[in-house]
Amino acid sequence: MERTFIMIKPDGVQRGLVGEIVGRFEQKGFTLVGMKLMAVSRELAEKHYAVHKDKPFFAGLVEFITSSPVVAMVWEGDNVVTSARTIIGATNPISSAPGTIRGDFGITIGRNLIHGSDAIETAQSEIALWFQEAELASWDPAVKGWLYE
Ligand code: IDP
Ligand code: MG
Repeated sequence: MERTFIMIKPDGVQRGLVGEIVGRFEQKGFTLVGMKLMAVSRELAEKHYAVHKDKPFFAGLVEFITSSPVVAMVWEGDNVVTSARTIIGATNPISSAPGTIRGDFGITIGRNLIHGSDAIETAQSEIALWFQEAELASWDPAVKGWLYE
């Protein structure tokens, strides 16, 4: 079963949107297999966003992600990587559709509430970066037969 890494950024936690955001993935039918509230070290933030290290917004992004706790999660389900990106919405909330997390709750690109892995390989490396194997629980939701044919 496919897995993806999702992180509620400091603005989502500070604004009291953790329950709302977790609920959207639950309601879709995805399975939560790992979750922790944590302060992010500069080292972890820099590794997570390494692909953006030469961008002008990199320093501010690392500053933001380390400024207040985040909620790191792993979600599981068919096509969860792509589907989570759809639920999250476009990077810039100006262009995120209503009904998406960023479209419903965000205004600016630097405070867009949530991260989701952009591909299966990225998801695998991000899950390994943020979680130990023992922090993830594999379980079969009782409703599985009502979610998948
Ligand atoms: P994504 O989060 O939708 O995958 P990326 O392009 O990978 O978007 O950028 C990572 C994060 O960097 C964004 O979610 C956003 O928080 C931040 N970011 C991207 N572009 C800008 C920018 O132009 N200004 C400020 N922050 C940005
Ligand atoms: Mg990205």
